[in-house]
Amino acid sequence: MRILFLLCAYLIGLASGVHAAVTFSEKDASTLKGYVRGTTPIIRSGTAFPSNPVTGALFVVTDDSAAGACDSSAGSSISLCYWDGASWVSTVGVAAITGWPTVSTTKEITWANAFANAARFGNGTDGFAVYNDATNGPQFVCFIAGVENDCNYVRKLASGKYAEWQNSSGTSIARLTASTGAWTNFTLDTEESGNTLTIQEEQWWDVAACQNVTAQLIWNEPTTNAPAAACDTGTNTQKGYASFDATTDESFETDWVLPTGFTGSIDIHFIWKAAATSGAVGWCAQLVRVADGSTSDPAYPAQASGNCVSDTAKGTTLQENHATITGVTCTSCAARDHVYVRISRDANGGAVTDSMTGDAHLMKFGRTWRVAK
Ligand SMILES: [Ca+2]
Ligand SMILES: [Ca+2]
Ligand SMILES: [Ca+2]
Repeated sequence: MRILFLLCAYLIGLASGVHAAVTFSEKDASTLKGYVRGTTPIIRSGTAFPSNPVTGALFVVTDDSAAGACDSSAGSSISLCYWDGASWVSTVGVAAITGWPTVSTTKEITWANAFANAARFGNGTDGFAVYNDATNGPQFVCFIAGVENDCNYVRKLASGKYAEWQNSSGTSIARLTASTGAWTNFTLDTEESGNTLTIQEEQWWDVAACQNVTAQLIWNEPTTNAPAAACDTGTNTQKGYASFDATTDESFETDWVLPTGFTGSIDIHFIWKAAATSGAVGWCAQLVRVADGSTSDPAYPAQASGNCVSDTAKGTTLQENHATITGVTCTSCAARDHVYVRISRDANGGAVTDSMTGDAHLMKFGRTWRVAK
């Protein structure tokens, strides 16, 4: 600091022609002359950093291990270094990140030891970074606008190609084939720790059965207002259906046990037909749970938009017609609940539109639920 003060005082004196009131020692005068004549460098250099530097001091180290290393470790690189109050650091950014590649004969980059120091390939904004992570090992990651892994990892397989993992013996343990999209050589054990496979399970049931031309409803009939079972005897086929009245709500009942792994979503399906060719029919599935420890005579929920669907009649008489209640109401239902089920027609239109005249013949009903295995 003193040399800067002396230099400033000397130059001010030269410029103004007025001698500043500064006392020069013989050493000060000699040093000052050296700077002015250019024989003494303003920033010193050498193979040993100055001791007790002040924060902000600059020094050119001439024996760095690599340019910018600021380690003065008997190398041959030259770096301009800055004392930050604790250590000497490069003036050109993060220490040791200075070049590509290093002088190693194997051309190996040795400084990519974190994402911040990764070797990057891209357009200057987005791309891939290669580095070794202290915890996770070698990494090859995308970066978007400098943010690691801020991308979708998409790999396109050309026709006839596949992606594959192999075990240490070179045996395929998982292959994804481009042409089929199929995984092969692949094991997923749902009993292994942390593995879950959620699947849809779909089942369908007849509603009525015929013995010759005598029909019987398969399910539990209520004491009043059950649909009439009838045989649908065709030229080729024999089957039964349940005929639901057009104005009076009719129903039958059954019950299920929600399976282990039940995920909470049930769809109910109907296949029906009618002589009429216009209007709509309201089909309902009223579900109520009975948990362990509850009595087995629960009250069904009322027909409502959450457990009924209004399905328009086909324009051609007696064509089969499909309808579905997606996500039927099943309040608080959980795996292993005993669930009572009431299948009905909202004939009086109290919940949804039921405008078709004449009977609606229910041939099948079905159920889809989701189970985590
Ligand atoms: Ca339909
Ligand atoms: Ca009703
Ligand atoms: Ca009606």
